[in-house]
Amino acid sequence: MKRRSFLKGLAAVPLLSSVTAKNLLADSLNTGLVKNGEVFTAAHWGMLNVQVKDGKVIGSKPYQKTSDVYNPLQYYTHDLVYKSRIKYPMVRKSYLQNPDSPKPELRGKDEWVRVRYEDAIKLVARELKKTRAAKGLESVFAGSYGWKSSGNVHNSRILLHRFMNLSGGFVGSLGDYSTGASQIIMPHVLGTIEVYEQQTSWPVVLESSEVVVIWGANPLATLRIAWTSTDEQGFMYFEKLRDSGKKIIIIDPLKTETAEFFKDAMWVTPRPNTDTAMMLGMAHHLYTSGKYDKEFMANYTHGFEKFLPYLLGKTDKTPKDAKWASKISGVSEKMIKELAELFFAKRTMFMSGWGMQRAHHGEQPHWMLVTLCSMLGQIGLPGGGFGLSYHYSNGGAPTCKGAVIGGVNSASVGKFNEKGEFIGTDSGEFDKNGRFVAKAVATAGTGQSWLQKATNYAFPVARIADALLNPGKVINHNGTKITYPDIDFIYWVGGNPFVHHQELNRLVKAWQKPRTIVVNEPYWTPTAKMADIVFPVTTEYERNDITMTGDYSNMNIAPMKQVVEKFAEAKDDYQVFTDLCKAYDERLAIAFTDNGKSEFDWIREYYEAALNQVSQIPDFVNPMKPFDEFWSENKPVTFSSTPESDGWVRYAEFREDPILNALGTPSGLIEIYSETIEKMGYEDCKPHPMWYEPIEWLGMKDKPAKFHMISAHPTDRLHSQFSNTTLRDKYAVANREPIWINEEDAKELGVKDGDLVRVFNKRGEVVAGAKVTKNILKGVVKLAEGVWYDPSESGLCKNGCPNVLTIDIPTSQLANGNISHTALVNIEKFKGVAPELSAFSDPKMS
Ligand SMILES: Nc1nc2c(c(=O)[nH]1)N[C@H]1C(S)=C(S)[C@@H](COP(=O)(O)OP(=O)(O)OC[C@H]3O[C@@H](n4cnc5c(=O)[nH]c(N)nc54)[C@H](O)[C@@H]3O)O[C@H]1N2
Ligand SMILES: Nc1nc2c(c(=O)[nH]1)N[C@H]1C(S)=C(S)[C@@H](COP(=O)(O)OP(=O)(O)OC[C@H]3O[C@@H](n4cnc5c(=O)[nH]c(N)nc54)[C@H](O)[C@@H]3O)O[C@H]1N2
Ligand SMILES: [Mo]
Repeated sequence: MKRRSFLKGLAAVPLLSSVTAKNLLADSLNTGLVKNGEVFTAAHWGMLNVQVKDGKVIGSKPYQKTSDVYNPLQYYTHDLVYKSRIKYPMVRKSYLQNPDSPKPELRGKDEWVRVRYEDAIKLVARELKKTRAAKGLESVFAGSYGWKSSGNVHNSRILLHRFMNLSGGFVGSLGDYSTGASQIIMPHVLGTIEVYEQQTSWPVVLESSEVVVIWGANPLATLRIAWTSTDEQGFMYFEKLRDSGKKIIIIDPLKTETAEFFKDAMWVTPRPNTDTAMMLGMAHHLYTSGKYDKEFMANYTHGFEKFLPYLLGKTDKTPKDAKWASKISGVSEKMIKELAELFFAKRTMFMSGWGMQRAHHGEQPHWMLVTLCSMLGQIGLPGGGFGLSYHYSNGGAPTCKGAVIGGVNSASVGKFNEKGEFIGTDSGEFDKNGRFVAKAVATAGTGQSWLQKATNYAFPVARIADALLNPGKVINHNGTKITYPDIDFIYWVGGNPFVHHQELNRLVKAWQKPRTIVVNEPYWTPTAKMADIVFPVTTEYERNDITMTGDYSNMNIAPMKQVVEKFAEAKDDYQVFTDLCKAYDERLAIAFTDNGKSEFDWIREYYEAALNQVSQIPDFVNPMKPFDEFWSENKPVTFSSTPESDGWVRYAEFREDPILNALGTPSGLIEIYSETIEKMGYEDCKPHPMWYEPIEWLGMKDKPAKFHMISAHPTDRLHSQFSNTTLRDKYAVANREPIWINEEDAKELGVKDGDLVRVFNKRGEVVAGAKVTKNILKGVVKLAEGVWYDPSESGLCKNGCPNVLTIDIPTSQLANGNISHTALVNIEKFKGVAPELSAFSDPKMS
């Protein structure tokens, strides 16, 4: 019955008319490509309808409208499919000539040679085996950090890990660039990582908060994307917040898109990296005026009395009063006091971004924010307290009742017999029919999966250059010692280290250390250009997949139907790794593909597991159809929130009963003082929140340069993605990355809007296009991250990549996070002829 009505339904849908009837009848699973019409898919930037004409992408637009906020990222699919693509497998000339002595100093400068795909596979397998045999698995680095595209099957990073594990093991990385400091400090303070967790639900905020503080966050930009795919609920709620007339306070050296959106908001501009001092000033004022919640401090926090001597200046003769805080932060004493009193008097929700923890001593601001919020006594009350993810992946959009789609997993390390044959893993072996039987189950597709410890040799992700340069060096990390491995082989997929890492000239040197570097990429990114062997891979529009939308809401299951044929010789990462497995041992490929599964076998398996999950929920109106219907319909499945999730308040249970619902900290309470951290004995991260002078900042003595550079996340890109689209024409200044300069500063520099400027410090130099504006604190400049690094012969970045200028040291020995928002730079008008841009052109071919 169901199947018949399904087929009948299909006949009535004109969009599918281009799919042949034969196709539909022969197999109810519609896998054919639409040559003319519209295809539904999903990306980090939301659910999309992609228009196809004669088998080519001609446009795309959002599938749904949840708000009036325009998200340009949804309209550039054409360029993403056709611009700056790598056409063929390529090998760097010197590497091809002699892989044992490949002249690593020529990376990024050498010519490239086109090779047959089969030969590239053989070459990589052979050199990987050679490296492992000579130097052990710890010489192979496949941490491979980055924002690879959405999709639970074609998850390039996990596929790489799966291949690397099965074929013998690898070195991975710990943590991420996003929240390197916070995700390590928060568990000591609150017993949980906080940054990737559900927030007090938006309906509660709209109902109960009186004041909303957006502290170092730019949600109107950062909510354009999500880790799985955005559910687009965040913009809708921020619109409701704006229309509610509640008091909004934005604390940011930049007047961001968010500040423009909240026209009536108050804009408070601390000097970059001084927020901890500003919060200490508030805490001091609250304490000395008795306007703090003594009961909350007594019942829910640990160690306030050990923090007080520091706050009051008993330990160092420096009371952290508003006057002191004002001198450091540049925010007036009066403002610091008034804000503190307002927060105490009104139900206040602090929505904090992550920019201020991507800074030297980045552990401190969120620790101090939690301390301040504890004193205000509103944690666990409706609409009060703090949230560290309202700006990211639609935190606060109520969680839906339904199922979550699983994803491919990274398997376990392979075992080999004396003959070198693959015989299985600790969690999987072959049965007598030669089938591989794995015990591991699919992992859920939500959250940032790279938080897991990839291998025993893993080191903090942002220490990559340090590790390459200093094999054998021992570092401290969150109470442990880590020894850097001696890396000789790097395999990177789905990430762009030559855009995302700090102090790129240091990475350029470090990158010369390994003998072999392999990259899978759709595009000629700077990272692809700096490799030895490059596999061109498909974009998400050239393969079938499936994803959830809404990292916290789990709102939709979205089919990601292939939109067009694979570009040139591009292969799926899944194909590349299957073939690499085969080059090792046929049985390795059997294990890798779980006995020969195609992309559709995986998609169907994940979908049906979810369907099975929902059919067991009692009294549930199930929106999921059988797989074949779901796939042929090419539409998302949408789940709904519940009254409980709509009314959910973070830490309400803890507040209700701190003993029964104790936090996961040693004391079970909010730790303002941590004995665990005390035992580590780190000079750069002591047992309670403190103000430390960053290595570079505006208030320092003998400043090495004049301006503080903030390399915020780009509004019109996802990091470096979309750099190669015509969207760039809309924001580029003189064909370079724009740098925001305060109008008074520009006047002093003799720089006009639209001028080319040279931005430099002792670490390097870049050319950028001046955007002169009122919307930035004097003394501060903004050069967004995610710029394709494009070095000239002399090392000057012609495209304006801020990471040429940032500093490659850790936040502290506790978290080892990156400090990209801590850097001083100089600026001058660019003299002479501007060097021609080569970022988006192909490299030299032989
Ligand atoms: N100065 C400064 N630097 C920063 C930051 C900052 O604030 N300031 N922020 C940091 C943060 S938080 C982050 S998360 C990082 C982001 O750094 P990355 O995540 O490395 O940046 P992306 O540009 O998103 O890189 C993703 C790459 O994967 C490729 N890709 C997409 N899909 C696929 C696929 O299916 N297969 C393969 N093989 N490749 C694919 C894309 O083409 C792109 O080149 O940057 C960090 N760097
Ligand atoms: N459109 C778009 N959205 C994205 C991304 C993207 O590349 N493009 N990237 C995604 C990823 S991976 C991540 S990790 C998140 C990043 O989210 P965030 O880390 O929150 O983003 P940032 O832009 O680095 O910083 C947010 C704000 O903090 C401000 N800020 C910087 N330093 C300070 C400081 O010392 N004090 C104060 N008060 N403010 C400061 C910046 O001016 C900026 O407006 O965004 C995600 N969303
Ligand atoms: Mo990030």
